Amino acid sequence: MTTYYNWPDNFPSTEWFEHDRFGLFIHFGLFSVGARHEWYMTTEQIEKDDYKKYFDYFNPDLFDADEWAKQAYETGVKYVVFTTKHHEGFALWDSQYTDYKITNTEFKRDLLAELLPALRKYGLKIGLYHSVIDWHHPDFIVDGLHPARDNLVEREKNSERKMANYQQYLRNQVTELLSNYGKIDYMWFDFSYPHRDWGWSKGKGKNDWDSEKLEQLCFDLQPHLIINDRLNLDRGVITPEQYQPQEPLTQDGMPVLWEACQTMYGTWGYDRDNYEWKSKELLLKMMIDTVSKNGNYLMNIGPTARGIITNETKEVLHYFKEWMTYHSRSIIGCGASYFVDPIDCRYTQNGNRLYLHVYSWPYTHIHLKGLAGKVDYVQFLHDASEIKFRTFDPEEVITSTETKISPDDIVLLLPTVKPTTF
Ligand code: JFZ
Repeated sequence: MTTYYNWPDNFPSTEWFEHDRFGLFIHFGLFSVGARHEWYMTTEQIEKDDYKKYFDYFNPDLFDADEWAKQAYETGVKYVVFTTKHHEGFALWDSQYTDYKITNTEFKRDLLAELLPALRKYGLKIGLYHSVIDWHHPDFIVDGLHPARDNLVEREKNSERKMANYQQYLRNQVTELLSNYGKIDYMWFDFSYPHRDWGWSKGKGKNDWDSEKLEQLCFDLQPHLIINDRLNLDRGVITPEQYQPQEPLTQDGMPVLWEACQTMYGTWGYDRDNYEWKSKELLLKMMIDTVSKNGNYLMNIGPTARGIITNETKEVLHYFKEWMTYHSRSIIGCGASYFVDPIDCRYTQNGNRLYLHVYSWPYTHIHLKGLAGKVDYVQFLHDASEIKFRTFDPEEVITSTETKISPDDIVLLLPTVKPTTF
């Protein structure tokens, strides 16, 4: 097991997480009803009483746990992270600590209790997203009042709020989640932003959530948990959003455990009128890029208020499915290579298997610097057909093929591997 800068020695093993590499993020909640992603309660300054209509009209009657789990499985992901409570404060499970929960809606069912067993049935690991920010809880102090609401009444309300009560509420709900729903593999808290100067999260960090205690509670209840870094304790999986680092993340010369969180269209919840979708090719390239830099790729979907994964989303998932059928070996169980990626290519590596992902084409041959004399055999991954190669110069190997190398194809080098190299 690798030792990571952001993963203390006494924390549980990260083995499955490093190995699995590819996860599906699901953003679902009352915000799915408004269908303009998950932040509009705040960006549009909607009062709690007015937001209640989304609670009143929430009924994902077409939700089918097996269908979601099957879609995830077929996509090729190995774990799923689901929003148990987003910033809006609505609980997607039957919590005894609030009335603002799914079992009190017209839907009545405990969605989490249906979803998690279905995911397990498909062999998927389970991550729970849980917002520490809460726009609904009466004791949550809003430090960064929006100018439109920054009035005496609001300030007065704020002064009566008690974060200590909210912290207890957080612990109570997390206790339910980690006690009543079987084995949970990953706890994904969201989020602290101590340096931010506006909005609900203004200045909020570990003291506001009593993070030490919350983290300890998590490990007490599920000792093997992977946990992310958004409790502001400077440890846990780093979860950069919507950007790809240029090289594997490191700190003080040590590798960093990280996960790229990527949307399909820039926001997280169902966003009906958003047409700015990333291409499926780009989403795939980002996955490969992430793994080539030792990261995990958490790709997001936002089902509709009726509990349906949209056709546009399915198209992307299907594209991944097709690709993963032939290429998952170059993602799952892989990480960065010690070799430097050739131009317009990415390497991923698993032991003595080096996977070359070709991002642009056509090429008829590719120079692989530093691999001279280190390669035993070369083949495409998708059809296992042999690719001829030769040493071109002491420093390089050229693979060449009579056929074109297309962007989705992967050249698999089964090297040899002079033992010290890998
Ligand atoms: C948060 C949420 O606000 C968002 O709705 C979504 O759930 C996403 C996965 O997480 O968004 C963030 C949180 C932290 C930062 C940026 C967006 N940040 O630290 O830059």
